[in-house]
Amino acid sequence: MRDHETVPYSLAAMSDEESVARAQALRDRLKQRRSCRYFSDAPAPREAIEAAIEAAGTAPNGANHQPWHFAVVESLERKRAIREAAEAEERRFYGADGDDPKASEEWLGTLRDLGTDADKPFLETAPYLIVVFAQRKGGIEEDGQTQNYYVNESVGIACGMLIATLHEAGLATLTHTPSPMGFLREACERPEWEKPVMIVVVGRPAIDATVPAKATRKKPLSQIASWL
Ligand code: IYR
Repeated sequence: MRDHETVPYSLAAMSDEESVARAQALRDRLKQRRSCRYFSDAPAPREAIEAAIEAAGTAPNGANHQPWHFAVVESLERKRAIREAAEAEERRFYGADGDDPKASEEWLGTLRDLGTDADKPFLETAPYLIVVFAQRKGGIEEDGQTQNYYVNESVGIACGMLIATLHEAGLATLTHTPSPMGFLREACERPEWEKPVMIVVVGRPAIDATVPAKATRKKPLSQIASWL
């Protein structure tokens, strides 16, 4: 079983009381997180972004190949180019280009409660866009050759840890997924074996930011968990 190289593993001892208190405290902080669509252009510290990406880089993942890349876009020129390409896709999605929308009537109806549309000014206003890429191939060497495993699951967990850490740092985030988003590969100068997964928009909320009331209604524990 253990005929591979190992290092010891342990966690600091903790009483049940402290375990519960710490879990509840983090839950209460994470409960404050919202997807923010109104950003100010106020800067955010680069070191906080770096730390959040390092946190994301610790996510559990297939065979520890760490199949992700985080392209941090901060230049106004590049943010503007991403905004323009994303809005072109979104106009097709919402039918704002005069053609039939790509989205179904049902989908557009659901989005009405969120108030989203094809305009994405936050892609330019927010100080950072973290474009998350999944490495379909590449393994440890990042050579585009070796097989990776559980790529979607790994990158999904990493994104969760990224967003949680950014929230803990007092920064607002939005996960944005224009579709299709292949244009992000070129915009971020990434290789063809990487697949863009999402843009995490990061910054400070605008002074008059709001969130949809619908987004604040979370299912209770009794609905999302079962004990067997
Ligand atoms: N990508 C589009 C549409 C969109 C879809 C869902 I599901 C959302 O929760 C929010 C938006 C947009 O960004 O407008």
